[in-house]
Amino acid sequence: MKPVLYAHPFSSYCQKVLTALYENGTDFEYRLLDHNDAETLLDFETRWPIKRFPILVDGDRQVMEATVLIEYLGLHYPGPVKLIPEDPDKAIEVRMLDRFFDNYVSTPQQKIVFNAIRQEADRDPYGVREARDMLERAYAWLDRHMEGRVWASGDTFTLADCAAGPFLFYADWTHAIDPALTHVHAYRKRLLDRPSFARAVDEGRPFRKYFPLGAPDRD
Ligand SMILES: N[C@@H](CCC(=O)N[C@@H](CS)C(=O)NCC(=O)O)C(=O)O
Repeated sequence: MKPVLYAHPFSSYCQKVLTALYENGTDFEYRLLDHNDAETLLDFETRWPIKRFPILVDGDRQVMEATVLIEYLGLHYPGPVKLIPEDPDKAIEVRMLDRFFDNYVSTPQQKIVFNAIRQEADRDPYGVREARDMLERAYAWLDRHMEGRVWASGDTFTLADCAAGPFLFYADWTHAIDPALTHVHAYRKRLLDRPSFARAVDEGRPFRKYFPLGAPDRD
């Protein structure tokens, strides 16, 4: 029996989990959330009325939240790449950085994109300014953090890097990372060169025309 992933290839949170799956060559069934496939959408929305993806279904078990999917895969479908260190103390830093990328890079990035697809009257310029300010602070902190590092935590590729890949990818499209932040740019490039994340990016390529702010002609 294979775990079933309900996902879409252009979604950052799905790319986060796909990166983890590809790192370990984990076999899984891809259930594509396509707006033309009403049956799969209904199945997904019944399973998770919050309607945020991805989710993973493994027999009787259903797991939500991208980070937790990666935790679950590491426990039940372990592979050669340990995305969460076995040393619990090292794992704390990995989880902390995963939260950093989720809360302070992806959340403000999504806020700006969601705002752009609203009706004019429902837009929230103050919220967008706050989100841009948060991204500026997150980029600046990350630049100092990444100085002298290859990956976000420790010497190996971890859960935190699975998050960083898609979140920095779309964050830079949404609110450009200052060219002076060379450590962040080098890290983003390193992530794009990582075969697992590069594959996830390639699978999302056909959907770039749907990026609400307009996808730049790069990456
Ligand atoms: N907290 C969730 C967030 C997932 C999320 O925001 N997914 C986006 C796709 S990248 C989504 O479901 N968007 C659909 C919507 O907002 O209606 C996680 O960590 O998995």
